Amino acid sequence: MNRYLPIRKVYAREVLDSRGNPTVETEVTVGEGIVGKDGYTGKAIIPSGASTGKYEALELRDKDKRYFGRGVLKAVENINDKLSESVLGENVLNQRHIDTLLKQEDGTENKEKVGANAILGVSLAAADAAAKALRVPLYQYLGGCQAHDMPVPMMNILNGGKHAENTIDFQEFMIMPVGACCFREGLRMCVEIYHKLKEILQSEGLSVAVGDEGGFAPDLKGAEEALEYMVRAVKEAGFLPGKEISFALDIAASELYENGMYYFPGQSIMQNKRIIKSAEEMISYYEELLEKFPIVSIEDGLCEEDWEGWVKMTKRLGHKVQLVGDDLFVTNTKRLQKGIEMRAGNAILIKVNQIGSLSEAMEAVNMAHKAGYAAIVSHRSGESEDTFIADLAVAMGTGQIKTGAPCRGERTAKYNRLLEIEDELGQEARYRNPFIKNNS
Ligand code: 2PG
Ligand code: MG
Repeated sequence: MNRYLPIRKVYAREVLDSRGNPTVETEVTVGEGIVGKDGYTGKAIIPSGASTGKYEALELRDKDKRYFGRGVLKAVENINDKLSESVLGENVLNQRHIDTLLKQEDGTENKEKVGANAILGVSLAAADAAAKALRVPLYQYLGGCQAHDMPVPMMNILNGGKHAENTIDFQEFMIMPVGACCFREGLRMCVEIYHKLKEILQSEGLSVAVGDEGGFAPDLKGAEEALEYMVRAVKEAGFLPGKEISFALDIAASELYENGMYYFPGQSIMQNKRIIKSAEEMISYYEELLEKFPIVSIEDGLCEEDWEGWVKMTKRLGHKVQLVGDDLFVTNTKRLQKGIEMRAGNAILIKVNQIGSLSEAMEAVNMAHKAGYAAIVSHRSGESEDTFIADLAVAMGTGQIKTGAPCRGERTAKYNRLLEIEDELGQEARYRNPFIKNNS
């Protein structure tokens, strides 16, 4: 007979995220016995984006006087009344069914009635409670015995765009320790490069203030200069660019899109002329950058509406670089299916709150993998101490995770959880360069 672990209690409260904005924390208590006696409580805190995709599920905000409209008391109330009622007594081990009930309670395509932040809170906290009740680590509960792939970090070290107040137009410049032997060593390499970069920037009188994801945010002339600093930091830290360390970019191009063109506000200020590019010119620009720098991944290289541009970009660059759809796919299987059919991009960024339930996010990873697309589990620019995504990356064997700089507690929390998982997996942990196929 199937084990029955009923949900006994669902409770939410308003807490704060890493940007000092309110967000939803949810607790789900399960157990065969009486609540508080032999129950197990799972928890989840919901992240929040700044450069959000237009097609993301709806994050419900109060839009009243409190917190300048950013309060989440409506979402909290929706959990404590509606959502809690719809899952009380349900078997927490049936995650898909719980997610279906939560979605049914909302009834809309983009979860706008009760809020994706409310639904996701219950969804993630239920999974956490189930793992606790079964006394297995979360990654094992979600991924079973196949969960042993440690992700390569896509570590943000320079911030621009909407995540910082500087003149860099691309949103994220990241390093990937593809040549490391294990996660722990990869993390060490990245951290040493991060500190070396700080030293270099300081020595040149540049700002080492950090952006939302912990990367430095100096005023630089543009992407080339940022990438040059990165090459220098990698070398001076004693590593080989392109061999041990590769680069990844998140352009967040939807933020640059204006009337069918891509406008570079920071570069325009620094060069004292209006810099604007067409989709074709953007692709050629990436081609140039790929020639000069060891870039292995470009995220949101074009706008979320520009499917045609994406198809062209994939034709021209898809064989030599990972092209990641973040705002383009928004962790949504319908948009991903369209992308797969059109051959737009070759990878998807997975952000649980873009779609609003755990089952749907997992489905998106599975769909991507089946189609030969890579999947990268990702944080949001507004985060918390919640480490769910670290376990999710290992559970789904995505082999890559994007979770910020090695600075700011909400980012290091995920890295520290991954260190713990690798330790726990011991010799069964596997760490591979995701850009070399079939390297077991
Ligand atoms: C992104 C993310 C995370 P945000 O664009 O990939 O780095 O940013 O959460 O602001 O959408
Ligand atoms: Mg992005």
